Amino acid sequence: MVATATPSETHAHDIKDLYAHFIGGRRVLPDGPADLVRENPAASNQTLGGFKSADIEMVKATVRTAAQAWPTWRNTAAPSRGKVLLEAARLMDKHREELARLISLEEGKAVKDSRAEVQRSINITEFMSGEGRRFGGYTSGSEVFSKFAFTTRQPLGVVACITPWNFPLAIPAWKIAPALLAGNAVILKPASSTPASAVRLAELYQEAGLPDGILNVLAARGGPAAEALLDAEEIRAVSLTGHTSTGRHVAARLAARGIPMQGELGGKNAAVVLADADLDLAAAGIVDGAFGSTGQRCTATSRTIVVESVADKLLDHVVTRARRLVVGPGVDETTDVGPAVTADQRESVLKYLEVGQHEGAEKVYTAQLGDLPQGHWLAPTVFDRVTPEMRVAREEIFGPVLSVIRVRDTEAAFEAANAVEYGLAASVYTRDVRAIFGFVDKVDVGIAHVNQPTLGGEVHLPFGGVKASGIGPHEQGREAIDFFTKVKTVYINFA
Ligand code: UN1
Repeated sequence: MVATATPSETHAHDIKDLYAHFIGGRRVLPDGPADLVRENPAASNQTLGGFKSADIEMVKATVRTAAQAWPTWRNTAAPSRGKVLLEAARLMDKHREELARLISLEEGKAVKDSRAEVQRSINITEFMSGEGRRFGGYTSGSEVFSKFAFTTRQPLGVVACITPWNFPLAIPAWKIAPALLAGNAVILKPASSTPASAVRLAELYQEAGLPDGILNVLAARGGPAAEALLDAEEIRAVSLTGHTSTGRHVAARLAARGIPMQGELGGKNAAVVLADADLDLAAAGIVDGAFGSTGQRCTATSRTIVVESVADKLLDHVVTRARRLVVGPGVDETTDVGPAVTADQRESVLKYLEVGQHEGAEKVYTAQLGDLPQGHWLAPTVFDRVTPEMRVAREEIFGPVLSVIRVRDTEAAFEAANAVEYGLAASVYTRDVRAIFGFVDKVDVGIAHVNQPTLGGEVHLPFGGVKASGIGPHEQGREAIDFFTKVKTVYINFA
């Protein structure tokens, strides 16, 4: 194993240097041939970098490193831990353009989306830093006069955060901020296709004063090394964002050892458009929701459920707006829709286009791609007259594909919105206050939006789904700390 220079000695701005693990406060490159080789999604004949993935031994050694480092951080007062987060947020702010470029290069998304992702990473880190001064429990009266009762919160120990490729900076940022603030040591396992942003984030934390070994980044594909992480005795909790099937598999494995999991999983989010909606506003939100970030977002608008009487008009607005989108390399300022992250991801979306046509959905729009370098390009596509039983109405596609489902009335629209196994986000477009509150009451999701896209959320509020979209407590908001702490209830008899 070769340890490279610590981040204070070299400020890595070259992406290839970030293809490494980050263990015990430094970048680490194991000996041996590179098996994690990353191609540029917008120019697939170029390589961004490569290195050898972690093996079982390396995973075990890293978990031990974190466990040995943990007591120093556990015994650091919560407000002081918060200060490290605040400094990390300041450093992200200072390096915001570098980070945005890095995200666009390795993930492929349009740089304006990457800038929003960096902003979100700053926001969550800054928000959580303030929780350092609020960290603790509550006091309570007792059944007995001469007793005093209170609760206190304590960190768990070493926790694992397993993150996907589609938000290579923000999802790591919003998992590790509460984990670290709560006083845990973290093993972050980013997606093997996008480790560089995670490594850069860890370096910024290090520069902000986080002790060595408290935040470690290990890249490995699924399989024995990933399983070794789940099985490591020192790991006390796992927060994972990924496919529902992965989440359930991991949850079952952890349950056997009694280890809790927080799972932020798939989605099949609907934008519901009622007869009185502002159709231009709805179309703007739908196009942004369906095609922004190339649809590679668990909150993407994958379905539009529209009341028949306004369906044709809405589609006109949607297609007019979709035509203006520029598909191109993420790093270009003019790009709206970048490539798919990998060749496999592109293939999977292309299959769904075939499935939709085969099932009888009507393809009413497919973007014409211009003169582009060889890359994983996908054309934004709209299917009309999709029916609820079709696979394109039920399954998560994770690409720039919108399925339009026409319904009779408001009631049928709400019913269709809930007629999928997922329950992450949904939105409704209407001006009718009864319909708004009816929707909020009935829609079975973790995040409901009114007159705005199905996307995103604000970091000081909980984020997560129900049904097949989530397992365990939600991320973000003040509640995020609950998952990463244990509560102790204390009774003091002073009679
Ligand atoms: C967003 O909607 O902006 O994997 C964030 C995902 C989600 C995060 C979405 N966990 O896409």
